[in-house]
Amino acid sequence: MKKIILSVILFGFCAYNLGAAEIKTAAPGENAALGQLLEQPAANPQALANPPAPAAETAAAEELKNDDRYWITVLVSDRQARTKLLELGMDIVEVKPEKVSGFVHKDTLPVLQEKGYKLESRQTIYEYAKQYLKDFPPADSAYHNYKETTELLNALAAANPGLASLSSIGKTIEGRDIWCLRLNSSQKEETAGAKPAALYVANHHAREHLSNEVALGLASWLLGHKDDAEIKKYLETLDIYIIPMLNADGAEYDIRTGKYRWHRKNMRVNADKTIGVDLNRNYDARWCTAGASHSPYSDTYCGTAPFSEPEALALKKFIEARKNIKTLMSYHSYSDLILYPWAGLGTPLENEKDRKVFEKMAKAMAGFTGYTPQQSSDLYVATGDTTDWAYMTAGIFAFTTELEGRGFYPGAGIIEHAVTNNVKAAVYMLSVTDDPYKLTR
Ligand code: 0X9
Ligand code: ZN
Repeated sequence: MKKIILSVILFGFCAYNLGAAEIKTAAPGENAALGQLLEQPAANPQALANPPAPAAETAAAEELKNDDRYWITVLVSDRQARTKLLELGMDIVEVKPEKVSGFVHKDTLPVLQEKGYKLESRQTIYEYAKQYLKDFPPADSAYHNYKETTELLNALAAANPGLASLSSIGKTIEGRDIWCLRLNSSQKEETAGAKPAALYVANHHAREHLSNEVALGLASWLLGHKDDAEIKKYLETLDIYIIPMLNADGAEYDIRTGKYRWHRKNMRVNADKTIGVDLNRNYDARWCTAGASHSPYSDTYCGTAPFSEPEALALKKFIEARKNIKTLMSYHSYSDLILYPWAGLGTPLENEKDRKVFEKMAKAMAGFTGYTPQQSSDLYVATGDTTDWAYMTAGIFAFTTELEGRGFYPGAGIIEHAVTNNVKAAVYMLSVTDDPYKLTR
């Protein structure tokens, strides 16, 4: 899709029909985000928590900075007026009953003004093209952006009507749906769960795109193996929830220019105009007392209050409404670790029985992945994270996996390995979800 759009922008300005079809691909949330991006005062270094790198645009966009054309929308409503615009030099690309949009050279703008045409909007071609450069760099096109994630989840649900259903657990701050795929042979969408449940959630942090891939890979794998005796049993006896992209806004922002921005937080515009709250510091678990920051510009900013962020709040409500959730895996990247509570306390879990279950599960999952099992706070103490809250509030055996890779952008070549091994660990988690305490007996 991206290639088609780029070639339309760069080479096909006269292609009325193609241009009009391709131009309408942006989701509502994407447009809002673009608006925010364009409004950011780039000259003020304090205005952005994560200022884009100086060369954060693609070469294609760079070229467009020297292009003298504008993308405009003019209010005209009849064929004659449209024809006249063509004669004045406008390249009309989209036609609606009451307006037309297309390209004009900068010298045509004063002519249109002089002749009394009403312009609804006007953008340089560079500003216009930026919105279509929203995707992974070509080498990483195997990764799923939000649109592709949505399409894949829909396709999985459509192909498995008796087993899989898709629903939104709420909206991100920019209005994107947070999708949840439910795998369950007898219950669909939002009907109450009667069977023990396992929850897999990923992409709390924007730049941790590999976590979305692992969650999507897990969903595809489970459905692809639905007839295997073991998987069939889990699909029949358990309730399985997969939320691959909790921070959809941040993930999109991170790739929008076609180059990565190392963005971590969500897309909250803070009071001081910095961007983002760290969603993995926003849960109500010893909130913001250690390993988190009250400074909005910080990458570990905990927000104004526990659950101030719609994404964390949506997950809270989702979990609270499903008392059957027994196990939870939160995928992050990277460090090759399987972590368990406490994250926010430097001391071991007081409840010895629970600690044993956590340790046994972490050890087993580490065996499948080749990662290292350890208490979260052995890495560093961080309060307000998902797993501490899920355990404290609902007694859920909740883990953080820090996936493999030597950085946040380990390339597409790593996906298959990460999925294969983490699927094994995830299936192990399913094997104890009916009763995790059986590990202590
Ligand atoms: O800091 C985090 O939120 C997680 N690491 S990441 O690099 N993905 O940002 C770790 C959360 C686990 N908690 C602790 N290590 N305390
Ligand atoms: Zn993370």
